[in-house]
Amino acid sequence: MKILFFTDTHFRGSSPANRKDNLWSTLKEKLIEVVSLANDYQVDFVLHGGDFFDTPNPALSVVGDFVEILRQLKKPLYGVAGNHDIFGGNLQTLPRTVLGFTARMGFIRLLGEESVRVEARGIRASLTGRPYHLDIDRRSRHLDYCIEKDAESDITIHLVHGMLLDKKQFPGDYTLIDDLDNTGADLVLAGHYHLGFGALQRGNRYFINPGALVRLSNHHREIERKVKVALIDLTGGAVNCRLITLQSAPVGEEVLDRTRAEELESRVLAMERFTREVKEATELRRWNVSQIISDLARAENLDEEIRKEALRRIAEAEESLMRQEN
Ligand SMILES: [Mn+2]
Repeated sequence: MKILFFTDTHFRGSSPANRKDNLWSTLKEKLIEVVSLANDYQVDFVLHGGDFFDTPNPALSVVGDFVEILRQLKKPLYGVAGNHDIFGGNLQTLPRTVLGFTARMGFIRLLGEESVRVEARGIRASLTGRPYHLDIDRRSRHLDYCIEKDAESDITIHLVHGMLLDKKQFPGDYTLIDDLDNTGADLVLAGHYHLGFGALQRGNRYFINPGALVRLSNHHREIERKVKVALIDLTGGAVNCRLITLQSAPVGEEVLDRTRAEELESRVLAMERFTREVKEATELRRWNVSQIISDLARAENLDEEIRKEALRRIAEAEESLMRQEN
């Protein structure tokens, strides 16, 4: 059985100010390469770690290009919703998003708690997923990252859109791989942390995040980072993971503009830049209003119903703002 895993495509029609190229055409080139890799290596299915789109309701022309390219895949595409795919980080808004729509059309198969069994080349795999939600990396890690091994399958694969890290890198909410020693999953695949940590082995378990397909921040590690996808080969029951660098991804310095960053000299501006870069590189949710509400609710010991209602209204407000912008 062969699998291609990629994540965080953040498909969008416009280019952020720090990009020197046309991000949309660069993204399309990368996606075309991902599809040819999947087809050329004859993988049995493709997995996406979430943040398919940069916003929950991208323009139809953007969605059209995305669908047109991914339709060339010869095998099914499974995935989980990322925080950018839903309004206000609230999973309940999924049915009203473009990702929810494409899933209902049967184009993308979204994974959840119920396992999906796939069989290919004599190997049976069980697939489960955990989309982004507002309590991920905050509540007990085992509820999101650890699952029971599927006794009827040869390999148990769990796909999560959460801040899974190999080591502590910054303050905020995250989950460490070393704290997941009791997961029943043979493979834990993660999106959300754009810098990625590659493919790591702990005992007989594997943790993989090849990094985002898109580079959006001016963080020096992001500029230097090579854009990769993971090719996972399970032939004979052994796990072999190869990270493949995309040929179509331009050199970071050619597309990410650091000139403005270099002009910022005063301490105040440097601090602002630092905060912004950390935020962009990590998608830390401390700046997210939904997370602030959750923090407040916890600190003030508010009723769970009140917290949920506040989060529901935030998502609704964000949705109505986004619809006005379009
Ligand atoms: Mn992302």
